[in-house]
Amino acid sequence: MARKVIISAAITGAIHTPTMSEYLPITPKEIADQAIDAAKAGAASVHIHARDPQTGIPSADQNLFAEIVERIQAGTDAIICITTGGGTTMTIQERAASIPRFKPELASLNMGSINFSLHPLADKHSEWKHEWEPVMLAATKDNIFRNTFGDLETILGMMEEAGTKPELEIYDAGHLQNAAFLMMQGLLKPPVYLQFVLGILGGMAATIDNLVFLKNSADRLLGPGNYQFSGFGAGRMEFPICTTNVLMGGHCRVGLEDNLNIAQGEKATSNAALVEKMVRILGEFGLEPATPAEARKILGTKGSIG
Ligand code: KMH
Ligand code: ZN
Repeated sequence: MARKVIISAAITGAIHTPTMSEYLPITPKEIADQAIDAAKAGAASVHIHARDPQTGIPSADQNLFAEIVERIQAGTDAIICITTGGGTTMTIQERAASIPRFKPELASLNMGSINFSLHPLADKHSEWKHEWEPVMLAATKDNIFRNTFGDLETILGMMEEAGTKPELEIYDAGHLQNAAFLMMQGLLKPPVYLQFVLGILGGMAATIDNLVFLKNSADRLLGPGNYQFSGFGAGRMEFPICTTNVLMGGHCRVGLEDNLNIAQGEKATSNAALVEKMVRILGEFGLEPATPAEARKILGTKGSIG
């Protein structure tokens, strides 16, 4: 029987801005509709951020998250993975507020503080739809994406209370060391779910070498059998990293949060289009996308939100 691979679809994120692609979903309805279509195309999990519906600025407004969650639940039983990474200007409290409010079955947890810079993107356009776009992008030159051990403990405590499984975002090798430490302390319970995030300026580059190194490091630091692993590369390395990761026995993440193009120089018209491409790639290797029920079994999540 074909191995089942969890495809996560990261629908809108907080990196890309409206000028970069007209297909980037902004309003709760657009975000939910694209999440539902991505699930129909084969995504077992949808990763959610919110944006201000008028301006597209990444938002921590829990009422926007509520509308997104309700709409998604009405259209699919896919796992909803809510961000706790939020956007570059948000506090830890704002970023974690969805956990007690929605008690999601899965939520991201960023495993260490890093420089997280988007400033080179501020030079990519000479005209912008909104004034805030180049300002926010340029300001990230001095951004520290804060995820101290204190922050991790706080969010993990909230997750424990909510029955939320953390999806551990691993941008650097030290983040696996942090995961091993928290596992040793009993704050993370195996099997953990890793998401290798490659290609963010401030983290490890999106190379096959780095991906293989992270996988081998996870075996050494966490122990084979103590983790499931997904992965992706930002931008044009999305599919090469996803493909290599699934061939190493893992899962994958695609979506407009991380990559706006379906092929070189060709914009992806939806998240579903990126998921469809990933499903085609899996098929070429005799692999199949996991259903939400199969993904819940693989990850051991509690079941739908609430
Ligand atoms: N935007 C990605 C680089 C999160 O939302 O917690 C990583 C991410 C973080 O998805
Ligand atoms: Zn995210």
